[in-house]
Amino acid sequence: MRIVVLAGGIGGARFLRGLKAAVADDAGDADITVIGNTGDDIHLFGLKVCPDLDTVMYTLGGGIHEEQGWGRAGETFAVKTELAAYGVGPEWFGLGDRDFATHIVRTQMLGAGYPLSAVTEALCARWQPGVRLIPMTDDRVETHVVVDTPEDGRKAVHFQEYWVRMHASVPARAILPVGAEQSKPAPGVLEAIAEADVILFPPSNPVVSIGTILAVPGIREAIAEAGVPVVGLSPIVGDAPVRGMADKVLAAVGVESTAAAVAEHYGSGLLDGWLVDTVDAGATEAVEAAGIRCRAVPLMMTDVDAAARMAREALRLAEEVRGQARA
Ligand code: FO1
Repeated sequence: MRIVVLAGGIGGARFLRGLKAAVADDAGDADITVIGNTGDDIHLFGLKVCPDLDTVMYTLGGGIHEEQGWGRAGETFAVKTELAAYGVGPEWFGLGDRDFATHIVRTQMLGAGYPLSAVTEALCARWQPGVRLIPMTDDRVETHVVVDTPEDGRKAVHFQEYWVRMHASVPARAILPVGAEQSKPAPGVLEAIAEADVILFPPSNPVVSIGTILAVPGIREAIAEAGVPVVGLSPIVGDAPVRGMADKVLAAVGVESTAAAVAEHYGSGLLDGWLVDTVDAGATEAVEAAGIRCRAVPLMMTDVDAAARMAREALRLAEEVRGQARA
């Protein structure tokens, strides 16, 4: 079975770990292609940092800092300390020594002319994530957030500054995937979608992760026309994001922070099925009314087994909707 997953950072990576476990137990003949969000990318100290690609690569490759869900396990910060000693910032983005090596290799290969997709493949050769990880595009896309700040009034800041330095503490007025309009899907992205047997939207941030991937011209259309089940899992449980601050960016795009609202935001033109947590069982009626098959199952990824159960439920729902006339 060919499975395509649109993934952002922590939630997407943890779901993928469960999906790998689920298909390894069951079919064994499944292959997983991950289309990774690159809108979170940031250039620091002359290096290109790809947080969401690295979180997937480290999580599935066994190098992730488990509690954080980003960065390397057993990290040290000698380089960061030395940079600060030179007064070279920003200090608010915690890059560790081991993580720096990834960004040095990536930047060196980009400088030699390799596209990001080839660089990602090379980095994954070391980590062996057990999935094919393709960036959504080889072109530069960086999400910026328009915020109102007391000291500077309205301005656009890089997503990482909004997320990490500001802790999403000020209202986001708009989310801008800068460069998305001019970008094109990376090699292999449209092919993977066209050849998929099922497409999954894991519980990643619907705006800045999956939304950004869908903003790359051609990807949304390819998914809508793929003619195979598209099933998503709600990142919102009990009217609040399970982790992160998805509610802040959902508000920026006028979407309520509820499991049903997120499904409707994606729309029945894209989604065939939607999993909500059991606490949101009351939402299934509204989602079904929107033309999307909906099931309530436990969605807390407390460990790999829980994530594997969720993945099995998503694949089961996909089979349920398969063959249903496409809306
Ligand atoms: N998130 C934080 O909250 N604080 C950090 O200092 C931080 C550093 C960092 C370094 C490398 C990296 O790949 C990710 C990092 N993140 C940090 C997480 C990052 O902001 C998020 O993983 C994504 O951008 C959102 O999914």
